[in-house]
Amino acid sequence: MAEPVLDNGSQLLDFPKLTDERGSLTFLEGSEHVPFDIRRVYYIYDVPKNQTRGEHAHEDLDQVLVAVSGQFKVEIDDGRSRTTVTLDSPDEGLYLTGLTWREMRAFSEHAVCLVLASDYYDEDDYVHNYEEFQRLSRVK
Ligand code: T46
Repeated sequence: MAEPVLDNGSQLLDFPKLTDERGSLTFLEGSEHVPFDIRRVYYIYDVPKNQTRGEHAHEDLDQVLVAVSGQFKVEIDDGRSRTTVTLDSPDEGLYLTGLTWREMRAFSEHAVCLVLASDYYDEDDYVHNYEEFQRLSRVK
C-alpha cells in the first residue's frame, strides 16, 4: 500500500518480493510498480559518510529512489512541509514527483541508491537555488 510522505503526491512504494531458500528477488515494471514509463536508470554509490547529495529540485521529472544495498536518509520538501525518510529496504521505493527539493545524506558503508527516472538527463530541468525553488513552489 502506498504511503504518502508529502502533500504533492510523493510517496513510499512497496515492491514485490519473491523469497525462497535461494534468497530474494524484486522486480519493477514501468507504469505497473513505478507510476511512469522508465526512461533512465542511474545509481549512486561509494558516498562518504559525511557527504550530502541532491540539494536541488526538478521542474518536470518523476523519480523513484531505492536503497538496493545499505541505507541512507532523504530529506524532502515541497515548499510547504519537510520530512525525512530513511530508505533501507530493496523492496521499498521513494517516489518523488512535483516540485520536490531533495537532500540525501547519512549513506551507510556499501549503500547503493538506485534511481528510476521518467525522462532523460536534462541539466536545464534542475532547480539548484533554494530561494528559487520556494518561489516556484508558490506559483505551481
Ligand atoms: C536526483 C538525485 C536523487 C549525468 O551526466 N547523467 C545523469 O543521468 C545524472 C543523474 C547525472 N549526470 C551527471 C551530472 C553531474 O555532473 O553526474 C554528475 C553528478 O550528478 P549530481 O551532482 O546531480 O548528483 P546528485 O546525487 O546530487 O543528484 C542525483 C540526480 O542528478 C538528481 O536528478 O534527483 O540524484
